[in-house]
Order: sequence, then C-alpha cells, then structure tokens
Amino acid sequence: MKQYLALCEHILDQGAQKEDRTGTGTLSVFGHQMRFDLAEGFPLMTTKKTAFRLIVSELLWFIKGDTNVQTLLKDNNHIWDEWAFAQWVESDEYDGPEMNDFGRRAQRDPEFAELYKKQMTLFQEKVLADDEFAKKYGDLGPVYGKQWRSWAATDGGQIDQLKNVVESIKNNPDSRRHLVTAWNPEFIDDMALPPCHIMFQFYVADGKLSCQLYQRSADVFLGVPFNIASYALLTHLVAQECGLEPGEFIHTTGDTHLYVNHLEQVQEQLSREPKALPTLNLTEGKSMFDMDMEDIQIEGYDPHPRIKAPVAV
Ligand code: THF
Repeated sequence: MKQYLALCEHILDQGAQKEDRTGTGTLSVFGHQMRFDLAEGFPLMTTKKTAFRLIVSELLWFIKGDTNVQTLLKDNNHIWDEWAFAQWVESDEYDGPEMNDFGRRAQRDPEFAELYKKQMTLFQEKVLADDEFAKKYGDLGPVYGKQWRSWAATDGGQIDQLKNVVESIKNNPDSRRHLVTAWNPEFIDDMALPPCHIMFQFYVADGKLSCQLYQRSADVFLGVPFNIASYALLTHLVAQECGLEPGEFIHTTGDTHLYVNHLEQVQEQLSREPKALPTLNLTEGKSMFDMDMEDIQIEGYDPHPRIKAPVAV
C-alpha cells in the first residue's frame, strides 16, 4: 500500500488548510488517483489493523439494498451510528439532554462525552429492540442501498442498477456504460449524508474486470482504508459473478483530506513498514446477491496494531 502512504505524505506536504462542514479542520488536496492491481494481493491496510468484518458487513448491506442501521447493529457494526443518531436527537420525539453538535462537543468536554455515550447506547438498544422505532430513526434515507438496487424511476418503477450492470458485463463486456451512480439529485436532501462514493464504472479487457470509483470527499485516515477494501471486494464479487478475473481497482478522489485531529496518528502510521498483503477467499459457485459474512474471508492478514482516531460527524 505504498500508494496510500505516498498520498498521506503528499497531503502533509502540499495540503491546503480548509475548514469543513464538521468544523474539525482539514489539510486537503483536490483530485487524486491511486491504482491497485488486485493480482498483487487484497488491498487491506497492513500499516494499521483495519476491521475487515465491518467492511464486509457494510458492503453486503449496500448489495442487499438495505438503508437501515438496525442491520449493521445486528452485525455489531457501528460505523454509521452517528448519522442515524443525529436524526433521532433532532426529532420532536427526542426528549433527552440536548445533543446539538455532539461529535465535536464529545471530543472537547468529557462531562458531555459521558452524557452522549449514554444517549447513544440507549439509541442503539432501542433500534435493536424496537422495529417501529428502527423504521423511523434507524433509516438513513435513500442512501447507497436504495440507489444501487431500487432507484426511483419517473414512471413509478424502480431501477436495479447493480443487477443491470452485472448483466451488461456478462452480455456486452466491451460496453463503455458499465456504470452505477449513487448521486440522485432529487433525493439528496432526504439522505442522512449525501453519498461520498458517487459513481463507479467497470471495464473488461483480457478476461479481467477493473473498477474505477469517483469519490467526491475522502477522509484519508479513517474512511479511505475502508473505501479501498470495500470497492476492491466489490470488484472481486462482480468478477466472480461474471466469470472474470479481478483486474485493477482505481480510486479517484475529489476533496482528499486529512482531518487535523488525525495528524499524529498519520505520522505513527507513516513510521511503520508495510507488510505482505493478505488474500481474499470467496465461496465459489455462490451468487454475490446471496452471500453472507461467512462467504467472504481474508487469509494471511498480519497488520501492525490498530491506531484509534475520532470520526468527524
Ligand atoms: N464521515 C467521515 N468523517 N469519515 C468517513 O470515513 C465516513 N465514511 C462513512 C460515512 N461518513 C463518513 C462511514 N464510514 C469508521 C470507518 C468508516 C466509516 C465511519 C467510521 C471508523 O471509525 N473506523 C475506525 C474503527 C471502527 C471500529 O473498529 O469500530 C477505524 O479505526 O478504522 C466514509 O465512507
């Protein structure tokens, strides 16, 4: 993952100081591309431990067309909790302590952090235990799963972009229209967070399937290791589904940033020596649309220890 470490160095060196929506502050560059040859191993970070099972659980959630964090919570996956929680504490039904701007306040004020933790735990328990509540406050709106699997058409029908792209790869591999888009302008305001992964395109040559992602906003320390592994996995899944070998994953990013409260962690990671990449094992002969967590395994993953960092909400 030399490409990733080089990107971190590049931002530290050349990044412009920018304020952002979350109020945290970033160092940022605009327009960047990394290429990962999937034949060289599975691109999961080796310079810090990255929770592959969370990546699998999130991608299967997208593939199943799901948009409710209840499913993720059942997998003990908490990476989307803050965005559902924000909807809950801003609703009329919420009558606990005021939680405005909880992300930043929890980092600065230990007393508030305790209050927040308690409310978040109550929220998670309620989403898991109460399906009615989960329907209302666990749903993130028409985010990735909805747009990939059931984009609303103007004639009242729904468009299954993911199934369509798999069929087009199988039937017309040379096509230049193997595209899936999550950016649906009509519904952006209904989403808990507008998509960061806007569009991906597949490409077939020499029996190999490649994928390029355009990501409008990239949180390089926390998000990007997840994003690379997630789309590399998607490329493997679609390749197996279509009887092709995985080729390259190409990651093109717009606002490519390091949050200023991640800089020490980045330095720690840069001081580490990359190790051999792991390999991916998929259950053979099973459709990607029917797969569960057990069908997707990583082998030979021996990373440096985890590096903790706060997520900007
Ligand atoms: N918002 C921000 N600010 N950054 C993001 O990366 C991001 N995502 C998704 C939506 N909004 C975002 C959510 N994806 C983690 C990883 C991916 C996320 C959100 C959070 C995270 O905290 N990872 C930790 C630990 C996870 C754990 O073990 O529980 C890590 O150390 O990797 C971009 O897609």
